[in-house]
Amino acid sequence: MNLIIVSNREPYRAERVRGTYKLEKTIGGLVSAFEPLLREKGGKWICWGRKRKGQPDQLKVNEKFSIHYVPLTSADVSEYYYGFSNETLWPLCHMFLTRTHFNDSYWKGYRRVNRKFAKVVVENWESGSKVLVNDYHLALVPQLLREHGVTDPIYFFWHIPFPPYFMMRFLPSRREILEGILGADVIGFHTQHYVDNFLSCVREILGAMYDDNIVFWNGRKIEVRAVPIGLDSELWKSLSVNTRVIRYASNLRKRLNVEFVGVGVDRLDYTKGLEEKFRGIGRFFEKYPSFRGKVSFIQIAAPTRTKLEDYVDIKRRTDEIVGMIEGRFGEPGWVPIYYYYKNYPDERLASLYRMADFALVTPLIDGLNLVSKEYVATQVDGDGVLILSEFAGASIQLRDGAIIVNPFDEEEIAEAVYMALKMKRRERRERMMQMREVVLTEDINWWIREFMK
Ligand code: GDG
Repeated sequence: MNLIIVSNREPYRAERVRGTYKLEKTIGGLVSAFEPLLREKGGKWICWGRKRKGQPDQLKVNEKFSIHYVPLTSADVSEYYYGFSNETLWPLCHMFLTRTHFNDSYWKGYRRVNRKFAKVVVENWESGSKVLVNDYHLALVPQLLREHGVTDPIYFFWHIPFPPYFMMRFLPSRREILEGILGADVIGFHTQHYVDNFLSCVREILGAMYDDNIVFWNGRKIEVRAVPIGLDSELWKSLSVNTRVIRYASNLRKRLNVEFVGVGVDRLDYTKGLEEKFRGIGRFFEKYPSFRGKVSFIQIAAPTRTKLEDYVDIKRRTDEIVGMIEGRFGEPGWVPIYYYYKNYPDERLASLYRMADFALVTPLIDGLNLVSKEYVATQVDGDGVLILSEFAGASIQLRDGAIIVNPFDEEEIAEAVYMALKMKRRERRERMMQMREVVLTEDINWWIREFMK
């Protein structure tokens, strides 16, 4: 299959070192899912990319896989990316109405950049290609491609929650967004719940008819599917048996010198619920003082969208609450929460996942959440407990194995940590086995088969 992936995010940061480009994988769910696939199977990736001066418009990763950049101006970046994508659609879709900015210049920038993306796709498209357009940054691209005569199936996947009608109706450009998406032949979401939201939006806002998961629009039939994205499970399995990963994990475990270790990995985004998670951990140490000195929690908080005020604010609040917990419960020789505001390579994440007794994944709302699946995939010994938010899309697939919590309820988080630490080995293994079955079977190859069939 000749696959063209279209996304805002570049799969790599390219840095020129002695005449060639050193490629470093970027952080985020979409890249984690598709980068290994294209590296192995080949294809084209069309993205914005923070192109460095003098960098060509295309980069070859290997013989089969090339990257094609869409040139954007600084006005484009601030209006389309920081503005409409991340200050309008992102908060609206995650139900943060009070953080949602409605601004006409953001919308104009978004339309302009979606046209730029469509142009580069058309230049790279040839008959027989399958085009997969990704996410809320590029909702207008499917319809623009259709207008440019792209005839082969156009797939569109929306990686974040799709809001219910009562939220979507606040958006002044709601019609254009829905019409743009309906340019695709197949539209995907992580859960049936988001599919239902999308269907009720097209009915209420556009007056479109649908039957089951098929929308009838402009004389076309468009299929809407719920297919939760999967991991490159082979990659995570192999990382977790890599000798460097194991050595690092066991050395770190010794150095931590506690009975139990928990782990969390999130972009530092207000949707990921870090503040609430830390409150839950604080409550746990308050309620169960006998565990002080025996449990440490490691949190990776990867910097993201650092230019936006909301993200500066969440960073400040998270720093503060970690400081409060350290100050209140910490003792010389014991740290309750190790908190790192930086990026780590996948290998390091695999070590952290492997050595942790439990993972605390508690987004306030999340399209799916790949970290929960990565934790499960790396538990090759079949042990470990996953505590997962009921508002992460992944909770539908993992609900039989994970301890499911309401992330807004610090009491429930504290109880879940206690339950994880007290859980008998047999129950831990049974739950983990159930989750591994899902994560390893419904992986990225399964997703491609199911979504792009
Ligand atoms: C969006 C949706 C949906 C994080 N820190 C580091 C690092 N990461 C990697 C994780 C994981 C990915 O980033 C994050 O994926 P999530 O799924 O948790 O969340 P989003 O970035 O918000 O992704 C989400 C996803 O798209 C896919 O559809 O699940 O709901 O919001 O893979 O491991 N990776 C490395 N270093 C870090 O410091 N190497």
